[in-house]
Amino acid sequence: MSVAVRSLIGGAWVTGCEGTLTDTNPARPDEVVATGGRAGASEMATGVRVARIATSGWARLPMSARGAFLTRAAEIIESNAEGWGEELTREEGKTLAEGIGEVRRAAQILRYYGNAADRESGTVYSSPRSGEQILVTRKPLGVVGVVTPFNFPIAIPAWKIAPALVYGNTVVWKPAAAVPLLAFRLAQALTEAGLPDGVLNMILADSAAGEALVDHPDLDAVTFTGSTGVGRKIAGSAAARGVPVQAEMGGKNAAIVLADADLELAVEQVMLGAFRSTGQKCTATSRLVLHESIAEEFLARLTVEVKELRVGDPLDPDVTTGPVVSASAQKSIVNGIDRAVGGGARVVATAEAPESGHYVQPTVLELPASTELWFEELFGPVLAVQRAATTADAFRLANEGEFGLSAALFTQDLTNALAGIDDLDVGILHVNSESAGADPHVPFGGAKKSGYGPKEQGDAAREFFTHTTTVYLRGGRA
Ligand code: UN1
Repeated sequence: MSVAVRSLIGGAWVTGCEGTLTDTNPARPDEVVATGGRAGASEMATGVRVARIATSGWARLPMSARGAFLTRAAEIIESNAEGWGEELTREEGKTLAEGIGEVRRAAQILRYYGNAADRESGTVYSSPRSGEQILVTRKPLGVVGVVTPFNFPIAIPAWKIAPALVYGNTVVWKPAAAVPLLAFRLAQALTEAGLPDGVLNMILADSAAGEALVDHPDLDAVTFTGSTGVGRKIAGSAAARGVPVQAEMGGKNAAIVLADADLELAVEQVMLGAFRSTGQKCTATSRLVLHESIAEEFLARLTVEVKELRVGDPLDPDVTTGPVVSASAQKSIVNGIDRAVGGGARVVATAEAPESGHYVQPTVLELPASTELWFEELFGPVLAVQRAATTADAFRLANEGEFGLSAALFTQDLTNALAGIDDLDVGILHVNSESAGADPHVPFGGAKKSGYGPKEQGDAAREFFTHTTTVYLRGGRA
């Protein structure tokens, strides 16, 4: 059942020579999902070189022609959604429904950007001089380095690569080492769609080679999603070379349940936010702030739901919660839980999890103030709770810490909702829905230390992947 995966460089499928790559199933670590060769710094350099050569031909194509490759790839992805969704589940560990859903979402993203030419418009300013117009045109940046995380193996690559390409850039992409198979599938879909050689280069490599990519002097921009530490390093290196960088990093997203919330709705949405994808989303709900008047009832209801989670092989349709991605992720999440409990956290609820496989028991912990777990992102199925005496206190607790990616506010009171919009310091706010989720046509990204550089998706993506030329346009002498 193991698939042979390869890198795509300059239109050729190549096997990296820096050693072997073994992609295993986090639910059954002995099962090999894909194998291939790991590439190194020299392949990254080749990728950048061939991407550079491809820029002028690609940028000269009309935007609608570039978009047509994306819509064709979207059809290929859509028609493979079930098979590739299952592969996604086998290599990443999210449930099959989520795996198939993510593949479909990638198709939707490619379609959205594939049609970007239909929405593209420019700006014309009035000129203070007669016989002149001032207009602003958009141009691609050139060669973009793309570095993507394990947790959305096809959707996040799609939402970076599709706008990069449609706005006329070429790409060198290093996917997360844990999920080479879906990277291979996306590259296959774009290749089958007829994308010209060198426009997209997908290089399967470890993080050292990834560093060689993001530090490469001939990149014109870098876009990254992943951990805060790596993101800051990449941002620093790109800034030192004077190239634009977009880094989506950590989150410690709060659900805030106020005294007037619809509790049934809030419990349902908090469960989805905290435990879907096993909590492995930068937008996952990892903090819960409860108004003290409803805290006991809310926790009682939440406990019932947590006990009903079915943790196990994500290919089993009855399973709600799969494993985490790796043994090291499992270890660091369990350590985080143990440290919090050692520091006085109360275990509110847990669900059973299988012994073998990289499983972590979904866990809800009520924390004393200022516990490390209130601030540190564990990236797993762990929900930390604190109580607040007032609405203002609830917003203050939610705003604690360095992150500000998303939040979910549960209230039936318009005044409280409006106060939350003003006072919650986040890039994405859901009022009465879970903290995760992102539509392709609207900006995505965080406040505070969650993000660096322009946001992603929608018009924000166009802003990042193009630069403008302001043209003072006159005819000849009148
Ligand atoms: C979502 O909330 O559905 O890495 C998408 C992440 C985010 C994407 C979240 N960049 O989890």
